[in-house]
Order: sequence, then C-alpha cells, then structure tokens
Amino acid sequence: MRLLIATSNPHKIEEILAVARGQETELELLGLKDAGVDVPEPVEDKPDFAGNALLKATYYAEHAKLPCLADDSGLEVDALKGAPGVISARYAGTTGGRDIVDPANNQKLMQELGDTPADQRRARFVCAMALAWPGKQHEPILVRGTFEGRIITPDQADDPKQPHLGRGTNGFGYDPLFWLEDRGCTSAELSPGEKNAISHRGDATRKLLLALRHWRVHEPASP
Ligand code: ITT
Repeated sequence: MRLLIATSNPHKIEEILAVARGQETELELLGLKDAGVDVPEPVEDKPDFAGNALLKATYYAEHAKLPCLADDSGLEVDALKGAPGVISARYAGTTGGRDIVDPANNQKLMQELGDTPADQRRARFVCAMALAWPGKQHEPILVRGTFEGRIITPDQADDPKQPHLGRGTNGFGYDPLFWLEDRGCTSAELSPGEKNAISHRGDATRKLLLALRHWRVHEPASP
C-alpha cells in the first residue's frame, strides 16, 4: 500500500517516517515531493486539531489520489487557557520561513507567561493525526497523541537574556522551551529517537499504524 505523508514541515516528516519505518515494511511511504503533489497549502480554519488534521488529510488525498496521512499539532499551556493551541504555528502572527516564525512564536510565549512560577507553567503538545482515502472511499482514521511537560522559566534558558531561545538545538518549534521534569531537559535536548519514543507525534503515529493494520486485515478488497 502506498501512503502519502502530507506535511510541509520537514521536521514532522522526519519524525513520522522514523517511527513508521521502524514498524512497517509493507507500506510505501511518500512525501509530497515524492508524490509530485505541488498544490497550495489548505487553509486550516477548523476550531480543533482533529478538524484540521482531517481537513489536511482529505485535501491532499484528493489531490494525490492516494491514501494520505496528515498531522495537526500544537502546544496547550494551562496558564494561558490552552493557548497557543490550534494557532501554534502562527501564534505571533509573523510571516516568513520557520527560522523566523518559530523564534517569534517562542518569544511571544515567554512574554505571555512572564514570571509565572514553574509549577504553574504546565503544558502539553497535542497531535491529531488523520488518514483519509481519495474519493472518501472509506471512513477516515483519526487518532490523538499527547506529550506532557511544562514551559521553562526564563532563568533555565542557556542565555537568560534571550529566554525564548531556551535550551537545546534538536527538534523544532517550541521544543527548546518544553521542559521534561523527569528527564531534567527540554525536548530539544533529546535525540530524535528519544523524542519519538515519548512524544505526541510518536504516540499518534504508532496508534495510527496500529489502526491501519487492523483496517487492512478487515478490508481485504481495499487497495
Ligand atoms: P503542516 O500543516 O504542513 O503539517 P505546520 O508546521 O504548519 O505543517 P501545524 O499547522 O500542525 O503544522 O502546526 C504545528 C505547530 O505546533 C508547529 O509549527 C510548532 O510550532 C508546534 N509543534 C507541533 N509539534 C511540535 C513539536 O513536536 N515540537 C515543537 N513544536 C511543535
């Protein structure tokens, strides 16, 4: 079975492929470029992660004419009533490449939290992952993974004068600010394999592949 991993985020595709390739030998996994899909990104206008994941998976499945997996993810901070949530990728409203947008989002997050004490900086990454078939041949599969942690305090940053740069250089997005109490580091200080083993996206990918295996056993006539 050929499966398109539909994301424009190169970090997401690396993470999903690493988990999927470790578990699945029967799937041929393609990225948007491999599948020759060159269409504008869809507008993510749903109020929750699940709605946007389904929207992206369905959109790309129709364009590629292939079963398509998409992830909508983000960070929920309790002290900010769940913000940045579904607008995590565009929290600061800055436009440009990820090298500009990610630090701007991180700066806004640290500013919003100000001197909120460590025990009130609880947060989680959430990943909704959907698999949709072209022509709505089958019901989509939808799963959710979460990753619990908290946002670092400014004094925990490598450079307390630039707290939004946080700690660590692995991962992407909010990883340099996402503190894992039990490990004593941020998710940007984990190796890719360590992050995938415990992250929202690793969790969602494993759940989705399990659901797909189940589906394939019960749908023998399907592609
Ligand atoms: P696609 O829609 O093309 O998949 P995107 O990056 O725009 O790519 P989202 O709309 O799902 O994806 O936004 C996810 C944002 O949430 C991402 O840009 C980060 O800011 C944040 N995020 C999600 N997962 C993360 C992770 O594992 N580590 C750090 N930040 C993460």
